[in-house]
Amino acid sequence: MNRKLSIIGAPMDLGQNRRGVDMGPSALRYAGVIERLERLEYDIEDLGDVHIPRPNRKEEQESHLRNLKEVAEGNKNLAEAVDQVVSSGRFPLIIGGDHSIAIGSLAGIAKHYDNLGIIWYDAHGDLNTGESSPSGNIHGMPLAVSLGIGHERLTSIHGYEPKIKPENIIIIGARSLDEGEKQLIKEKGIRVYTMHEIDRMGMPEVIKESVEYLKDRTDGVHLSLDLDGLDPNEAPGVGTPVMGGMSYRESHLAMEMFAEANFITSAEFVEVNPILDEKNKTATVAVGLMGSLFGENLK
Ligand code: EXY
Ligand code: MN
Ligand code: MN
Ligand code: MN
Repeated sequence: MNRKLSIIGAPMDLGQNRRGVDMGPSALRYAGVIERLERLEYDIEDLGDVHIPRPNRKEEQESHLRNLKEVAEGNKNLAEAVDQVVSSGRFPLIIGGDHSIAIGSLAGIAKHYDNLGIIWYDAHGDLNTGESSPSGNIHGMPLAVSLGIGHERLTSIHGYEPKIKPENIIIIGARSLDEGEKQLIKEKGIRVYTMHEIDRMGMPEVIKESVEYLKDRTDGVHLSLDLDGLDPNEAPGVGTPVMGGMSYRESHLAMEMFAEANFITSAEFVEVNPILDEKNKTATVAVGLMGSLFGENLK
């Protein structure tokens, strides 16, 4: 594992309609992310938060995609910050913010790899387009956007597209997929471990298979961890909770197995909303998962 980490905050709440998730980066810092990783003897720098513009409330929405202009602009800023971190040989750890920030993270990261692998740990597929989306919320679209599918203003961020290839993606924990997303998954042959597979196979086998699959075919792996992948009993501070999620223990095991495999090259933790949380529980869970991902439990 790269011992040099750069933390970048992305206080974005415009990819969905529940305010408060823009305070996610503060909640994660308050829960001790820096101290936790410093204890593991990483060289850590906190780059602070990238600028996310505020929407002009008087201006008409120019598209069905909510806050398109501001989400695009914020992600452009994030892509530049992340790109610089990767260029300087450091591991980017991005803290959100709603999941629309994956558009900027991946834009900044993927240009440094020929075959970037993606682990999408989430209750959702985030594979909607403006046409298939039931909500118009861009946090339900970042994976499609990164595949080059969606609004041009988003797919073209950072000057190239697509960012990633469908055969390099693994979705883990899905239990709320829209019809259009299911279609895209089939059409593109995206690997998905739904909760059904996790229940049947067990988390150890799911992660073992995922690691084996990505290890040979990719030259880097980005972990995009949406806290709503976990069960809402264990991570209540999220805007779009879905019952029946992955447990705290399963999630730690997954992070520990990723640490053992030593193949994650960038990561983001998203959708922590302290306003919806219980005493910063979800941020605390997220920081614990980062501890495991960065090798806290490796002998
Ligand atoms: N599929 C629904 C939509 O597109 O509106 C819900 C998306 C929630 C996305 C969350 C963050 O992962
Ligand atoms: Mn998501
Ligand atoms: Mn590339
Ligand atoms: Mn989600």
